[in-house]
Amino acid sequence: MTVTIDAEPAAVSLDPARSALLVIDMQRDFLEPGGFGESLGNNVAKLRAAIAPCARLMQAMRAVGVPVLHTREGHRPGLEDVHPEKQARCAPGRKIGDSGPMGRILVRGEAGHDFIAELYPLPGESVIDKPGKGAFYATDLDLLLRSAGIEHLIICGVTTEVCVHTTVREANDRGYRVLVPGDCCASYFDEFHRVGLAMISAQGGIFGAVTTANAIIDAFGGRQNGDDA
Ligand code: TIU
Repeated sequence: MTVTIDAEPAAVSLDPARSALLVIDMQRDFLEPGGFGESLGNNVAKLRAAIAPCARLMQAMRAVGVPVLHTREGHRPGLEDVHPEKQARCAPGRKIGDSGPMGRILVRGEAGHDFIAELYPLPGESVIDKPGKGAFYATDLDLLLRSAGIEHLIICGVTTEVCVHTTVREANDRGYRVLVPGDCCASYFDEFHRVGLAMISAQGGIFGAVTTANAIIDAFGGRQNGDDA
């Protein structure tokens, strides 16, 4: 059985039994003041637009039994897994591991590294800790997905042009069918968000296809009259 979802550049068929929702880095460090995102000079409030659509999509996927996996970008407390190049691109005094209002910046176990309360994983959902931008780099994500027979990935989260894009490209190269609900992604830069999504669906869908939360929810039969538009 497959469901067909309206998307750009063309409708996409997903098999719910072989599908998963992968939510990228919806962490306090990126979405709340005082974390890594703000340390890089960004207005973190811009990312909040993705929260409500993401929450609705997560809820709908759970309701139909599609697994929801969550990634977190972050590092070991001893910083053994931070290479000098990544540190070199941080602001002086606000590098990975430095102390901030939400604990040590981008370090596992600190308050800022945690998921935002609105999109917290349910017990039993897979959490993938990743040291890089892509969710496949130096993680066991591919093993988890292949072991579960997952071939179709719905990928969303933050930021559109950085960790979402890197992960979409990695997934595409590994043979996964990729669908991105654009309203469940966000960037600190409006233009990068728009162009990032356009880059996915351009050239006949060079990395995947782009849709919306509601299009996915409708196709899976999860939206009732009276739900959010
Ligand atoms: N800076 C930025 O836009 N993003 C990141 O550093 N990581 C993620 O996108 N998660």
